[in-house]
Amino acid sequence: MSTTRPIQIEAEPYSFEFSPHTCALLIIDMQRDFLEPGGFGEMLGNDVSQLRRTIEPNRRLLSVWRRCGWMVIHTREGHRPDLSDLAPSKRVRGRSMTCIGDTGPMGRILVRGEAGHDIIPELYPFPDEPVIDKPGKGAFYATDLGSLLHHRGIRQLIVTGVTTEVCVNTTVREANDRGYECLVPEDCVGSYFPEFQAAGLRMIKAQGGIFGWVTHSDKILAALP
Ligand code: C5J
Repeated sequence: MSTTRPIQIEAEPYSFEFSPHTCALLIIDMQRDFLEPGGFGEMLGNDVSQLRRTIEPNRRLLSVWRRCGWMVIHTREGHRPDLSDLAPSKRVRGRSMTCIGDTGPMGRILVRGEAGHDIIPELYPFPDEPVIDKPGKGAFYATDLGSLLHHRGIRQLIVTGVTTEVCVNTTVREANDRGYECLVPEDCVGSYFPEFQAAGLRMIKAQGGIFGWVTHSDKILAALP
């Protein structure tokens, strides 16, 4: 779609204005191990339905964004098969019986190339959509996301995905410090813990939008030409 007019979206703490050609949809870690029944997330005792409710709103937003021809970027949290990019502190955190790199229900946990590490089929990246493999929680840490956005002239991000209080929040904070403006549609982000979902969103929009803006995907879709 060739519109270059800024688009206003009703949001909190106030409306978010973006120009389609300088705004990307950034979808964080919609990976099988986090979202699918039988995956690592569920194996740890988490209720994956809390994350799965984000699939349909993400699918709708992604499909409209693609139809408009605007930039889409996906991320995946995970590590090299030899685990050389895995901080020892991250490997042992949680004192779980099963750690990153061990064999889980969908292959080695959070290891690139394994089935559980891949993005769910409902939101599978198109071949021309960049996929950022990130070893940390934030999408900017130890990745080329910053240079990719810089070269494409992107200044604003619509950030969706999982989990709200971990990788989404960390990425929004990293982006904010780098001068990007972030809008988070609340129905397109999810947490295993409802109280963290609520707090994670409140933290973003608090104090006049200290890290960014929060809206609902219906409001984005309603504002698109
Ligand atoms: C993400 C996590 N993607 N919770 N990871 O949030 O460990």
